Amino acid sequence: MLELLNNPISTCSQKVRLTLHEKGLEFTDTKIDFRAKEHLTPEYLAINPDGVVPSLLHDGVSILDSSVIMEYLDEVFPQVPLSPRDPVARAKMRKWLRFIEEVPTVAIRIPSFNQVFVRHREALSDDDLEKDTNARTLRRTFYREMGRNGFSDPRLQESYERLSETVTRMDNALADKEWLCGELSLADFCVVPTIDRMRDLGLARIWDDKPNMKRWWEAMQNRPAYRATYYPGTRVTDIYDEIGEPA
Ligand SMILES: N[C@@H](CCC(=O)N[C@@H](CS)C(=O)NCC(=O)O)C(=O)O
Repeated sequence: MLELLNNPISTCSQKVRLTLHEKGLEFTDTKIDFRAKEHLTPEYLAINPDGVVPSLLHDGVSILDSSVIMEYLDEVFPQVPLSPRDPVARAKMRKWLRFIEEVPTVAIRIPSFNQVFVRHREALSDDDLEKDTNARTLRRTFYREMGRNGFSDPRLQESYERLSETVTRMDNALADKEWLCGELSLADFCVVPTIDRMRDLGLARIWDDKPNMKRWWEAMQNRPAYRATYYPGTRVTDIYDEIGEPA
C-alpha cells in the first residue's frame, strides 16, 4: 500500500502526485496541515526528521525526498516507465533532476514566501518569531533570513534570474524534442510545480518569448495526471485572496 503524506499547495508534494497519477498508481492521500504545524509534530518528525513534506510510506516503510520518491516509484512500479533505459539517457535525465532541485526549486521559494507565506509571520512577537524559526529543523537559516518582512530585493532578483535561466534552458532543450529528455520522463514532472507556481505568482511573462517552452507547457496541462494533481485548493491563488505583485 502507498500512502503519501503531503500538502496540496506544496510544490515538492505536487512532483510526487504528478508521478503517482501518471503511473496510474493508487495511493492514500494524507494531508499534512502546515498552519497547524503538523509537519513539525514529534509523530511526523519520527517519519521525516527534516520536518518537510512529502513523505511516502510504502507498506509502512518511509521513502523520503520528492525526487528520490519519484525515482523509487519508477523503479518499483516499472509499468508506465518514466526514465530512459539507456544509461547515458538516464544520466541526462538525472542531471535535469539535480539542476531542477538545485536551481529553480530553491529559487521559487523566495518569491513564494515574499508574495504569499511571509504574511503569517508579520504579526508574530519577537519571541514567537524566534520559536517559529527554531522549530524548522532543516530550514532555520532560511526562516531567519526571511524574518517577518521577507527576503531582500537582491535575493529576489537573483531568484528571478535563476528562474529565467531555467526557462531558457528548457526552451533550448525543447527545440528538437517534445519533452525535456525526448520521451516524457521524471524530469518533466520535476519542474512542473515550479512552472505552475511561477504562473500562479504572475511570472508567466518569463516564457512569453519562448515558443518551445509554451508548447511544452500547453501539452503538460492537457495531461490527466496534471489535472488530477492540481485539484481546487492546490494553488496559492485558490487560498489567498491577495497575492503580492511580483517585484
Ligand atoms: N528536498 C525535500 C524538500 C521538501 C520541502 O522543502 N518541502 C516543503 C514544501 S514544498 C516543506 O515541507 N516546507 C515546510 C516548511 O517550510 O516548514 C524534498 O524534495 O522532498
